[in-house]
Amino acid sequence: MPGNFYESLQTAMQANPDKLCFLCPAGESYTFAEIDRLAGQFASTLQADGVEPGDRVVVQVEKSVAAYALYLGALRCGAVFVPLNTAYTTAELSYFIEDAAPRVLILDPERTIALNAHQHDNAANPNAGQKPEPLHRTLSDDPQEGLWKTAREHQPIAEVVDRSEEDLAAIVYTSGTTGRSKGAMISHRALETNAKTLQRIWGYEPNDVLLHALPIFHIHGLFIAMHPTLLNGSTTLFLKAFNATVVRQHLAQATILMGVPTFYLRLLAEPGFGAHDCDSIRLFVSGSAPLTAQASQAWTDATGSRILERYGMTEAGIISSNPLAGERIPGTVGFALPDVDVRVCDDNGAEVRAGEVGTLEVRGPNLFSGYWRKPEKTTEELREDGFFVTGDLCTQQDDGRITIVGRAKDLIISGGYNIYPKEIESVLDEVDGVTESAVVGVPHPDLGEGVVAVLVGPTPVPDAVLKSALEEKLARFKHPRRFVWIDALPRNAMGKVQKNHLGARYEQVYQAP
Ligand code: MLC
Ligand code: AMP
Repeated sequence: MPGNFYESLQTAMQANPDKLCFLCPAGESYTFAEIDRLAGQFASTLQADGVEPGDRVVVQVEKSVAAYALYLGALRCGAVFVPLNTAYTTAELSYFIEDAAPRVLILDPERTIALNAHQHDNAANPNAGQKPEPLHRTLSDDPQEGLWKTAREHQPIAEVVDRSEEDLAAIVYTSGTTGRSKGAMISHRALETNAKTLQRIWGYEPNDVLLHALPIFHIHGLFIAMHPTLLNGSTTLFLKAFNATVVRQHLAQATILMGVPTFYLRLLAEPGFGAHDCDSIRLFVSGSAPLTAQASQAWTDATGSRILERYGMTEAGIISSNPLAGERIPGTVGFALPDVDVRVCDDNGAEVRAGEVGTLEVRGPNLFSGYWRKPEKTTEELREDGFFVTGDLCTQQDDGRITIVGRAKDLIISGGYNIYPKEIESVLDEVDGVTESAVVGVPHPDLGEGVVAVLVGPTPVPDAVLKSALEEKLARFKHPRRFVWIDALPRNAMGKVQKNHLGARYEQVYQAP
């Protein structure tokens, strides 16, 4: 196995130089040779900015081919790529910059202006100026602007910078159940083994075309969908974002669609959507959130095809998958990947019997290398024998098949985005007139789960005040869309808020009347 994962990607690119790598209906398309060259050019600009192997490059930019090529360029020059959700506020961004301590920070042009204003406002911060400032660069989808323009003026670097398998390729932030987000450190080995396994078990074929409508700041769109496709020398039909009507129009040009359950629910809701829309697709894959057995069945009834559900995590890539050939059982997430060990344990770490509920633990070459600069968090979640405690509750049958039945962690998954209640509660608890709050996820017909804030205080504070408190601090996808006031939060004998009771009490909030 080569050390730098880019070498494997480059082998595939060089084997298919004239084939389309990115097919972009709304813009220019690129061959594999062009993408390899562009990645080399971005690598060259990063090196010119002083980026050395192991340096972090923090990136918060809109989805574009250039943004993906920038990721490839960062891999190629041995940098550690740190992608950020474009929805994060400037305040959230400032935390990530502080934590990741990047050599270079690459933003959309508008975000750069906002960040400068934010930093100006916080100039009185006693810590300001103590750390080396990252270089600021911009990237948009205009090749005549910012870093893309600069890259086009550079010669690609000649080589792929040497890295060992264990060296870091990326840090991907995942929120913490307590406190701030944690950066999962992901090695070249983890990326390579997961990508090769997926290419194999999902039966990639020479003429496959992936329809890509996911964001590229999370592992689903950045790694899981793209890596096996690139390794296979297959074309990606690259859309800016998910829009059901547009995706439907392009299904006939593709053979694989990967998405979160909301993609499938929205396609199903398209008038007249059915088997004729899906003729050319050989593989529909769903993940990042539970696909209910009802949704899975509704899809099969409408299209005659079975969605393949798989289960993964930022810290581990893909962990398990329903089989390509063989029974795909709705509501289950299939079998552990061939090179991945799983076990189901009770709270003390003892394995439970087949069919009993416990927490899923995972070990394998796909695993992350710990949390960036948070050794205590790493120790909390990685057992001494190398198993990682996922926080997902599941059962495993004698034949190895896994079903996710819940979460031990206080986490809401909405449209495939993770939302940590603690983060929202901390902001709401600061609002004048709020004595305490509890944020829960309840069923949502489109997003899987929707966010509800339950508040306690002497008199209800208007929603507008609560919303404005959240506005500057937290990305909008995290904001509760319903605020309810009650006299006291239900607590158990230990004083812990019983969120399951609140979830049950408000489970109808987002259901259509
Ligand atoms: C957008 N909004 C959301 C949201 N997405 N709210 C809650 N949950 C979401 N997921 C809000 C915006 O803040 C905005 O609010 C409004 O919806 C419209 O924004 P939009 O951008 O037009 O949204 P839309 O197109 O509807 O996006 C929905 C979506 C998108 C499902 C297409 O969220 C998406 O692409 N999700 C994929 C997430 C993903 O890739 N997850 C992978 C994680 S990796 P307002 O108030 O401003 O109007 C992982 C590991 C694994 O989990 O196993 O894969
Ligand atoms: P993230 O931290 O964004 O990588 O999200 C990982 C979490 O998403 C997992 O721990 C699960 O809780 C959830 N998840 C991913 N895929 C599935 C799935 N197919 N079914 C249920 N939950 C899933």
